[in-house]
Amino acid sequence: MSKKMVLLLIIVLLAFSLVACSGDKPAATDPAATPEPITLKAGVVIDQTHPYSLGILKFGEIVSEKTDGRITVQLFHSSQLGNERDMIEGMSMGSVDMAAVSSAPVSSFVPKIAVFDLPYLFTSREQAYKVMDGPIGAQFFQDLLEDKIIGLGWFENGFREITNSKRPINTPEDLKGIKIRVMESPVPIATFKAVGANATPMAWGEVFTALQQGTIDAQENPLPVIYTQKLYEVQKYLSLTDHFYAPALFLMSEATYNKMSPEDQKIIMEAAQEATIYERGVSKQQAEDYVSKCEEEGMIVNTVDKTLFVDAMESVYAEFESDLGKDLIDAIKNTK
Ligand code: EAX
Repeated sequence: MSKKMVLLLIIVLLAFSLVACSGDKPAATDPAATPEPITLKAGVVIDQTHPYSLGILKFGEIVSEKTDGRITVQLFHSSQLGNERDMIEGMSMGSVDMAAVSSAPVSSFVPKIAVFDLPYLFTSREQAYKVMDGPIGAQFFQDLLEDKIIGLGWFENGFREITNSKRPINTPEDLKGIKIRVMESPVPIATFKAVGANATPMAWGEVFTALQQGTIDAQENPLPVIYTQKLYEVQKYLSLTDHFYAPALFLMSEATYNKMSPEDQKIIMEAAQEATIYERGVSKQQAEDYVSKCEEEGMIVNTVDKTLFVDAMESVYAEFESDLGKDLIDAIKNTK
């Protein structure tokens, strides 16, 4: 080996020994190193004024405050990250960090969650919150772990009402022949078929245009969706049937969650709990405020005798009892 090579080797060895002794460990191995900033991307299919978005923004505020701005949340509203099924799939695969979605499309991944779509299963928010926050809600979050999705909280979508462009819906007979968009889940499809409507499953992102073009006559959603998504521009009649109470799920990809430290995971869970309570409050308030606002925008609003719809939709329970489980249905019905 030439003298020059020997000299070069000595210099390299000296350099390594200096670093090793200096105590200045490279940042990557120093456990006390400042944790990296994190930006969580969260998707919803409705716009930034809807309770889902407001709940996620509240979550982001809390997390950012607890981490001095190190963890931030970026909201992608109006289906920017895809429709609800796309986002659920994305969280399962790790390509989407977070989303708030209605429970119905989750039934493609956790079939029994379709139980929440049964008509008039829930008669009050108190009953719904007890179910979501109790063992039944916990079990569905446990089931979602199979799909690598973590349940952060049970948001509220709310009591669903019918809007249409043809006529007031006063009785179930008024639904006969109405082409109504429903969520992509077997129970809502069967429910509206049971009363003679032409039930058309469709992702939310396509609904406004379909109503505008007249390819469908009707849709059903809670008032916060109806008003914040401006359905009064394409629907004349609003009938307050309360036929479904739809929970929503605030979810995170397990892949995203597992990248975090235990301390950050604790912050995420605590912030999600606070944001869930906030979102439910906003959803309830908007539902109360938006009937009159829809009327101000020209919608013709009617109430109904719900017992007529309960009786007309009752057959759906027998149709799905074996799939969903009588015990599960009874447990929810008996929660007061
Ligand atoms: O989750 O698809 C629906 O009708 C849902 O209620 C809406 O997208 C909010």
